[in-house]
Amino acid sequence: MSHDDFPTEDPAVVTCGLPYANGDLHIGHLRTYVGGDVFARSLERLGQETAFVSGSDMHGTPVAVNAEQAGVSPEAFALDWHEQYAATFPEFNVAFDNYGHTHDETNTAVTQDLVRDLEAGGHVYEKEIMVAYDPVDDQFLPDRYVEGTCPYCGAHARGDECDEGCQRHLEPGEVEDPVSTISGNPAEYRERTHKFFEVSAFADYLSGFLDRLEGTSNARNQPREWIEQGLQDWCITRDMDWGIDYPGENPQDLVLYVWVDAPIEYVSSTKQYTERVGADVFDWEAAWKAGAAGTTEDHPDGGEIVHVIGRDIIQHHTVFWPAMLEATGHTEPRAVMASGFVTLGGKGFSTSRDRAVWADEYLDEGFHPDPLRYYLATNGGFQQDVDFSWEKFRDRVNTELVGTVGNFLYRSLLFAHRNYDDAPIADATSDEVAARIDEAIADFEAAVNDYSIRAVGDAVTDLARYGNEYIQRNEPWKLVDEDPDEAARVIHDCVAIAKAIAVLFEPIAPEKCERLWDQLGEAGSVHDVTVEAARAEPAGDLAEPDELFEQVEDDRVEELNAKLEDRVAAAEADDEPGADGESDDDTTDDDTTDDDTADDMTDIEPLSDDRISFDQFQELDIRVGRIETAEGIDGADDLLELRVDLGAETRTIVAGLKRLHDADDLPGTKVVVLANMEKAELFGVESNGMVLAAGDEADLLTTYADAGPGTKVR
Ligand code: B3M
Ligand code: ZN
Repeated sequence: MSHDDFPTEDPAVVTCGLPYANGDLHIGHLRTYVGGDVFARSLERLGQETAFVSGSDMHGTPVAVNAEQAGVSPEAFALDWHEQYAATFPEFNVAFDNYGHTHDETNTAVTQDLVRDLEAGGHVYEKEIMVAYDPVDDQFLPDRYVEGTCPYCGAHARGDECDEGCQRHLEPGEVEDPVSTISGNPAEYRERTHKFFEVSAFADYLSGFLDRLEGTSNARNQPREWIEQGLQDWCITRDMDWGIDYPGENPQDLVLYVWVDAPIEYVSSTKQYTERVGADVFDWEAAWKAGAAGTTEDHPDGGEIVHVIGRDIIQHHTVFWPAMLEATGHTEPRAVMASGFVTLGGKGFSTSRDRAVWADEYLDEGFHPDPLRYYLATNGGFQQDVDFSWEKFRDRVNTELVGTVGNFLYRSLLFAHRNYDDAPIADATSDEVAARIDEAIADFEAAVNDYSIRAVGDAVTDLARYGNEYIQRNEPWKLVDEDPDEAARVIHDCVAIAKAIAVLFEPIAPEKCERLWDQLGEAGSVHDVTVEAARAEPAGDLAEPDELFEQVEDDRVEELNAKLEDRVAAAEADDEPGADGESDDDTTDDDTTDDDTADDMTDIEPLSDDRISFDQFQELDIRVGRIETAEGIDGADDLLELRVDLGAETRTIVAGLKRLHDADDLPGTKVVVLANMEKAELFGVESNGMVLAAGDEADLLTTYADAGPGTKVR
């Protein structure tokens, strides 16, 4: 690995977090896969040798519990979903070079080898721990088989993660008041011997690793706190039948924890790619083996590993996984890109309530995959949460794809085709336009090196905007008769811009750009060229163009919204509370009490007549936050020191809540925060933001539905 700008001399591997093979994909899932695909294609456009890999995550309790509930074997259940995913990704032009699964022979062998290496390096030890057990069903209850209370924040939690509260990874035995997810029986804790990987011994290494790590700031910053708090060693075995057997001595028949073999699939999937195409095309060992284990002199530090993941699995990719890689002579990740979540009309996706836009549904409605790719890739920064609604989708497609990009391409190419179809249209691109194309290429390169796929999209829409302005300013339709040479020059410039758009927009809209490439009469495939092709003179052998992007009509939006509402209503009608164990968006308490009556109105301050402008309001950076911890401050009777998760980062905020709220009740509470409040020092603690509250009782502002931490209030 190097830290030189892309493209480098080392082979790159771009990976996407493995989807658990346990249910339908919706467009929320697609964000990471589209993001990874856009990034991998962008690297290739820069001329970087790149493998883009992933696979289905077949093991673990997320699969086993769902299979048990469906009454099928976990293997049959997971394979079924795996096949669906393998077919769905290409439909969205997510073109993995290899898409394997964690239960295949390659991953089983690579995983067992790597664990043997961990053992041989002295990094694994045995320890007796308490694990949850259902005495009635006579069954151990690892991870999602058990639920209870998070010991850190008090939220309802799964056995291995505080999914509704502080998002922490939980070790076996940590969840309090455990009950079995399957039977509902109260669980007890029993002693078992398990294997542990000594992550704590890698604290110094991980600190240095985080200093070097590139990617989104959430992935680079959040783990520091975990390391500063002290790393716990990591239990890497489970009492289950389904999984990869722990290699070596294993009297209790333990399997490996799913989070051991899942990231190893990144390596295995790359290996399968090499086995298919040959090491001269892509050498997995040159990419993945580093340091003493480096297999090639050309790449002693391995390749450029870039992990594209959801932000809920940052800890696994920036702590456990790099420690495993370091311990076994593998290449450390160069970058982690952690995406925000996708919400639907401002609320969370809910599989149980059918409140989702399903991946296959989107296609069945007749939409092309590329506009959705554009929406998911460019609507907000990668680490920001993104809201999808059919209205917003319509607006972005109609204004940007149709209005800006499509409009420029169609008007230029139609004019060029009608007037100059077979003839070379001019000798050379003008200096002005050549310079503008160079600028777009530079923007594109900077975007990739900044890990910003949104900026990749901006590089293109900005260029198309310029194209529209250029054609409007030069009015070739007037020049055709008056000055045919000048008209030919202008239209040649427009075709050159169109060609640059085809090259630079390929990562986001690959299929549309291939069609554009054909319309431009260019040879070969746009998927095989580099950004240099954007500078090369166009072939000029133009085909009859058609409009690349289609408008989304208002009545389609109404129809799609109505369908979604009907479906949610139908799902709610036959919803038995807790029937399928999901509780993603149903936690709004009804807190209307007798106190909230009109009697209180007398104390209300008059409403201000002093108006502010919308621009002034825009200056307030108001965000949804989630309190992680709340503690008193020495010497301050009123104040609490809060740690508040704001999505992109966790802030310390001092708030006057101590007399009004029980500090123990606050962790897990969603709040609304003025994030750009000027910093202040209170009792020696720097407060970085302000938690908003109503009235003298400091009634904390929260949100009605489930907008996540970091969501902007507008
Ligand atoms: N299968 C899915 C998740 O937790 C999990 C990812 C594995 S990535 C190595 O988002
Ligand atoms: Zn928690």
